[in-house]
Amino acid sequence: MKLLVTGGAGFIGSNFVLYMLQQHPDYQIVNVDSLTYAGNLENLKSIENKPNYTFSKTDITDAKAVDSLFQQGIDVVVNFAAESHVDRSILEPEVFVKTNVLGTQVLLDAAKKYGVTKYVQVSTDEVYGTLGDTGLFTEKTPLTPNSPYSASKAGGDLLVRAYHETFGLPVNITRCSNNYGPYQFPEKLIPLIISRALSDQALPIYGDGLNIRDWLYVEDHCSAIDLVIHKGRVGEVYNIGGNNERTNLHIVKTILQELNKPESLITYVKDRPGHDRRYGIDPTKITQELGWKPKHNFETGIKETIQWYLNNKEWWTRIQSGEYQAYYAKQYAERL
Ligand code: NAD
Ligand code: TDX
Repeated sequence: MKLLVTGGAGFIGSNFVLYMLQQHPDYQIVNVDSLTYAGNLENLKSIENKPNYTFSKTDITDAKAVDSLFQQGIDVVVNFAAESHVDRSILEPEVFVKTNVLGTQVLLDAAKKYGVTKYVQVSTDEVYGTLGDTGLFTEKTPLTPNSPYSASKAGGDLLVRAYHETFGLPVNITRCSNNYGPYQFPEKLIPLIISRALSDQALPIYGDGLNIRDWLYVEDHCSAIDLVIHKGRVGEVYNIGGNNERTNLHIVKTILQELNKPESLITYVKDRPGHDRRYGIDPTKITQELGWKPKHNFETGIKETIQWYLNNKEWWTRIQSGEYQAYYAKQYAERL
């Protein structure tokens, strides 16, 4: 089987490429990534010389380049490529629409033209908007995205749905909750807090810190996508989540405790505009239909993740580049 994986140099994509080559050593993987600030081929050093792995530095909005990649014969597409950070989408929405909507359409057109056995769109629970104190997101929850990021992801999802309904493309859409684990870019909550706490820097908490996210270890997301590729019913959406709802404050305090750092580092800053209050996934469909079960429990998963960042300080200090410093200064200027 030949898989075209887009965004395979990013956080979840690189974990997925490594996972798939381990689970299915006979599969061929073509990793297509334009290497934005979030793409890092260092994540894939251990497999770069494998004969069944190739990398192409290609932008998914470049229809000509994407078309030529499909000419080699692709069985399955898994689209991770995206602009993925909510705060950046508030500062600069345009590139989110370009990659997450237009890029998806370019991939769908190529998949339609050349034919694939499955096209999997990796989406997010954020397309459902926000929950109140009770209830969970099911696959039937209406799409009510609140940020430019989630609106652009919802746009991509709707195109995927339309290519199935109109052209019969064999698609699945997965909607996962917040991931954590190795190789996550230090702009996202968990790696940001770990990296800043280690150097005794202020830890920015948006609003009252009581917003809730439903956390899933990245490898469990990868195993769910593997199942969806092979067993997902064509045209269906699958929510993915491990029933691990935690407030942001709980996450930050857990990290501080683990690193033996003081809570006085916590700094409350201006809230994120349009900040969704609570996410919580109902994973009944993927659990019952496809037999998916997460392996990692949150308490051990977060400890392992903290340890990974401690052991791989070089990885994250190197990517805190000039671009990242400039972004962070701008982000802070908006909040303080
Ligand atoms: P990431 O930002 O770490 O990685 C995104 C990757 O896409 C990068 O390697 C980047 O270079 C690449 N990319 C961006 N624009 C591109 C373009 N135009 N052409 C080709 N490549 C491009 O993101 P992530 O956290 O790994 O998320 C991956 C996917 O999973 C995204 O679609 C995201 O919406 C979805 N998702 C993420 C989470 C999460 O918690 N991180 C949860 C649910 C769903
Ligand atoms: O400095 C911070 N302080 C803070 O309080 C940052 C970066 C975040 N937060 C809060 C905002 C959120 O409530 O922490 C929570 C998590 O924030 P992010 O790590 O930015 O993630 P989130 O906005 O929940 O989106 C993530 O999960 C869903 C991914 O970035 C998306 O790509 C995915 O779709």
